[in-house]
Amino acid sequence: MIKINSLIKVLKNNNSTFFTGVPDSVLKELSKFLQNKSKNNHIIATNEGSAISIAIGHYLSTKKIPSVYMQNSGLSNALNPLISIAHPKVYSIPLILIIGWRGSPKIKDEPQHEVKGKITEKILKLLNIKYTIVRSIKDLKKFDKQIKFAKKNKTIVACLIERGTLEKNKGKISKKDYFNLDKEIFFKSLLESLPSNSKIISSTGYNSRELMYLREKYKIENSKDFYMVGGMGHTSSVATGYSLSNKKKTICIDGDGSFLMHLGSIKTMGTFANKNLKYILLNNNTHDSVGGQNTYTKNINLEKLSKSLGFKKFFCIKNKIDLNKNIKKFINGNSLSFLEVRVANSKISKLPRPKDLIKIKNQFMK
Ligand SMILES: Cc1ncc(C[n+]2csc(CCOP(=O)(O)OP(=O)(O)O)c2C)c(N)n1
Repeated sequence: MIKINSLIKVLKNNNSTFFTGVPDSVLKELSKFLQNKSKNNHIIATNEGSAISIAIGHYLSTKKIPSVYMQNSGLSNALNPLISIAHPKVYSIPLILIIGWRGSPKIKDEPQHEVKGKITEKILKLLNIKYTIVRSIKDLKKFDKQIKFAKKNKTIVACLIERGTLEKNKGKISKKDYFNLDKEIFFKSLLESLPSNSKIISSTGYNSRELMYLREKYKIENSKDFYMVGGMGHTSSVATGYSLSNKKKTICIDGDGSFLMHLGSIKTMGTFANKNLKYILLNNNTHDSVGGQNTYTKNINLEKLSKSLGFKKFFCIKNKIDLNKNIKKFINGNSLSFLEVRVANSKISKLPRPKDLIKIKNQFMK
């Protein structure tokens, strides 16, 4: 195990004082540190490619090597600017990558993480990125040397960090509720209001896990779900593709982190989707499932945004009164509609995870 301060010290000693990235539960302690201590030089990006690009911009203006953090699933989002801009054979931009290693061969994880975990080192090798698996102070020393090499030769360097490596620091946990409505109340009401044979496509994070848990708890079997266990940000696109080739009522349930990750696909939905598609944004203004980091969605005028992106109707649910008034109108309305639900962070402890994914897919496709 290592202390977050030991990692930060190595970065600071190499004059890397600017941080950007997309939150990851494995790197929660890093997020906490940055939130408390590095407010002015830390940017939470909406996707990992953007984080790499923000870092490239930082280097261009300061000549200092920036640090970019991400979960290894986001490494694929980062690949385009890493290869086509920062690579030594293109613009040769020095970068430090701090990668949360879900599905590392040593630690049992979910199927989607095991697939990515197994090939994470191979991806780095393919890109010629030197890396260290950081498990101890000794590993940090090796990483320090690699950073010095990267600075001198203007290359990219990475470290891989597994779950449990970063010691919990004492600073207060900064999970904050920005809104009040309990998600359980919303989910129950939604499920009870859906016509039979509707289909739900729900995002990664807590949404899918809560939906699965509550459907079981309340024994509501009128509709079928497709849980996006990975592919963060792509829920809206899967829902668009599904609903266009199908007359069934299709409900897309997205989180705000997921919504922002590939916001452009909401425009595609607004342009091409039909009235059988109903888009729900469960807005808690946080990346709840990976530590409660801010998504900065709170101040977006979603009514103006959704209407300008092509949605015909906008609804907002903030409390039980709105819920009773609007849920059926939204579901049964005759046009492409966007619903924002302002919810509190999840209150359910020990949420289950979807397990038999092929069975879930087959049931959904029936
Ligand atoms: C490409 C990618 N980057 C990062 C992650 C890590 N991750 C999993 S859930 C999540 C937060 C999702 O936020 P939101 O959609 O608001 O849902 P909530 O966590 O609030 O339930 C993140 C960043 C991921 N799974 N995939």
